[in-house]
Amino acid sequence: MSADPDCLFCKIVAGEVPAEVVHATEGTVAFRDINPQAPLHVLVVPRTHAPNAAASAEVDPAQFAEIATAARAVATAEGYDDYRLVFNTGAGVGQTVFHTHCHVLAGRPLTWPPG
Ligand code: DGP
Repeated sequence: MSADPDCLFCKIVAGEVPAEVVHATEGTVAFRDINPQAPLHVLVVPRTHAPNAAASAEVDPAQFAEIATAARAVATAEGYDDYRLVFNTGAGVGQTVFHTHCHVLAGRPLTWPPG
């Protein structure tokens, strides 16, 4: 499915819901998280709808790979060499929006293991 009319992030990709877009490529859009958890907290999403990372990797592997390079571009543009990428997959680990998204986090010490 290229877009889901009920999906929030499809609406952001389409420009139907406002967001602070910081980067866009042929296959991805990156915008600031509405509830930032670090000085840099951007979500990189594929333009093609899929509910999670594994599904995106199956549906469009090239577009899924583009997420990683877009994430690096976002971090670099904001002056960060070190950053964390997170794909929450499933409600049990905190996924709340079921359109694949990569959290790009940087700008403060991030502990491991995560909470
Ligand atoms: P997750 O919990 O991994 O599904 O992350 C979803 C993220 O999406 C969460 O950090 C908050 C963010 N978010 C939810 N609604 C909106 C919105 O309308 N605009 C933006 N920019 N971010 C949103």
